[in-house]
Amino acid sequence: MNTTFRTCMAFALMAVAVGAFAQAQQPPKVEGGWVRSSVPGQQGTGAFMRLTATEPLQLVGAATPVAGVAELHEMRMEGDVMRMRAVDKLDLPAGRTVELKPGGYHLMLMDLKQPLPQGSSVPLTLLFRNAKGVDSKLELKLPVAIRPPGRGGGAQPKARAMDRQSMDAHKY
Ligand SMILES: [Cu+2]
Repeated sequence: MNTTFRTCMAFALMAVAVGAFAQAQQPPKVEGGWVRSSVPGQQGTGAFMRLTATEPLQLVGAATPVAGVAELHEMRMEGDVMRMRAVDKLDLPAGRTVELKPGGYHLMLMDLKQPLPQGSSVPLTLLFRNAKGVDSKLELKLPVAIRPPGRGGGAQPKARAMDRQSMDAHKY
């Protein structure tokens, strides 16, 4: 294999890579995104949103400058006990809204580098993979709040009780 050929191969591979990114999928629609506020000394919090993909995608990762680690977690009741575990991906079927919410799937932000006061905002990058294995990123800026935005008073006592359970589950 001569040098010229090798150089051509490198360019060809680069072109493939660039092509793959150029035809990257439509990003999913993101609605109702928010990050739960934290107090000084708090190690972790959650990010929540509704995602609707236009083609089948998987959410495979997340990153934010405000936390050392951002993980996708699943929380659910097993008998009487709320349990949480890290999952490496979440399926986003085309046209179906998948909700990341307290008590269900959520993005866990750990090793917080600073307190997140209500009214501030958090940059968050989501990483998606389509059926062909092509990755794409979506940059978001989510508001920090103490409870989900745009919800009336009625459902809150229940939501709060569940949140406390969620927080307890995270200590294990
Ligand atoms: Cu979690």
